[in-house]
Amino acid sequence: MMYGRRQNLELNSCSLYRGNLKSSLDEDLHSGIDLPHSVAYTINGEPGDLCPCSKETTYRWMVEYGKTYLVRLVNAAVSVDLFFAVAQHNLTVVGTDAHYTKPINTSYIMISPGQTMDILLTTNQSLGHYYIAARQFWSQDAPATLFDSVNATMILQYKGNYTIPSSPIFPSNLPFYKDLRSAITFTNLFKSLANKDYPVNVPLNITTRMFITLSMGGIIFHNLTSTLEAKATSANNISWSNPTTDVLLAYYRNISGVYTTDFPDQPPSYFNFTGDDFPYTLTELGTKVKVLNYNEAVEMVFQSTNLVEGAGLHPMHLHGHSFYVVGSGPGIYDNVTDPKSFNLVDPVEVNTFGVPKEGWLAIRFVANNPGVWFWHCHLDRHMTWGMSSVFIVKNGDTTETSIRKPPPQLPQCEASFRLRLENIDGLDQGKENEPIFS
Ligand SMILES: [Cu+2]
Repeated sequence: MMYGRRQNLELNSCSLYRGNLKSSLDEDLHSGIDLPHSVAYTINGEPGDLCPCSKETTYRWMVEYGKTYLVRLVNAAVSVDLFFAVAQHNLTVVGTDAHYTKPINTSYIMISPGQTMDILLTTNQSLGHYYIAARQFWSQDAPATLFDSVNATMILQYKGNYTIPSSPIFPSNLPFYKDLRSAITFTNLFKSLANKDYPVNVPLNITTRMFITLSMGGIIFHNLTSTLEAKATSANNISWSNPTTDVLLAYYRNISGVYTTDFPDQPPSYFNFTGDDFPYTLTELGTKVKVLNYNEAVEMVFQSTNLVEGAGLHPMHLHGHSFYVVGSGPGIYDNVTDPKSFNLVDPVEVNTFGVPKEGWLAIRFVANNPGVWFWHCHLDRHMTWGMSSVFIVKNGDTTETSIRKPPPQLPQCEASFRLRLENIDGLDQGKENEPIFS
């Protein structure tokens, strides 16, 4: 497909917070409550016309009639999935996370934090002004009043002589905040281009299988005089705890006591993950990593649970490796029947992809990038509460397949922040958090 290269558009969707975000974040972590919500989303730095403060400076994109433009979109709104649409214009997604996809023709998209998409847009409508708009897709059950429901807008503006409309047209096809069906319908459309020039190399002989539950929950901290239950999230019921020495240096220099290598391949128990009976609601704090041999063929199946009625979409992100999305579905993963429906022919290759609310996602990759790699839910509030862990990928047999030395200019500084749960001064002395499963 041919498209104009000169006036393409880079769109960066972000979140705007009121006040000092760092101090309110610290405060909320300290008291164990919900983390701050943004007051607006922005497109290329501007919330747009619907926020009075932005009316004069709304981001405008001038286009010529009859061209096809490439729009490169990134969701940098750290803690929210976003719906996105252009009034009266269709979109064609042709790539995601720097991998070509089979073209997806659609009237809207849903993009998770950290995801990137390459989208073609043809300017074939009447000369005029059209809103490009984004609003949050909220997959959890909390009412809409509890999150930032401000719509971010920018204006697509045709060049030429015509009567300027009093207001641009708003996209009628932008799904509403809780439209789970639209989110899932769109997400299920992704497939790799998978042709001779861009082949698919999905691993077929899996050597490591992991089944990982993703849950909301709580964690208890004690000191001599008080007990606090703080909000937490978990993977296999472990809430990741950032160590003060980083895992990469500890691994490289063989420093003990920083992390353990017992991140579990499965949850502590199997239950009706998507039901309403909660066998446990508390998680365990840990710095547990999973060690992979070089070239290990890994399959991870993520199961979104409804613990504490917190079911939601979790955009899972892997550092250091792209992965293939080989399967996804509603409900509880069945390890006998579900693998039969895996797409091993043209699965999309990405580095972030959503685990559906009360559903599962199966991914595969080859661990061929030696080093220490964080993986986590890309909703920052979930990551901050512990829905994350680390892979250590061991060296191969050659220098080329081995981790490089730290650069000589590596700063010798302390960790720049105290993290997450350890931030709760005075309540975590001596690691008094109770192990729930021992
Ligand atoms: Cu999440």
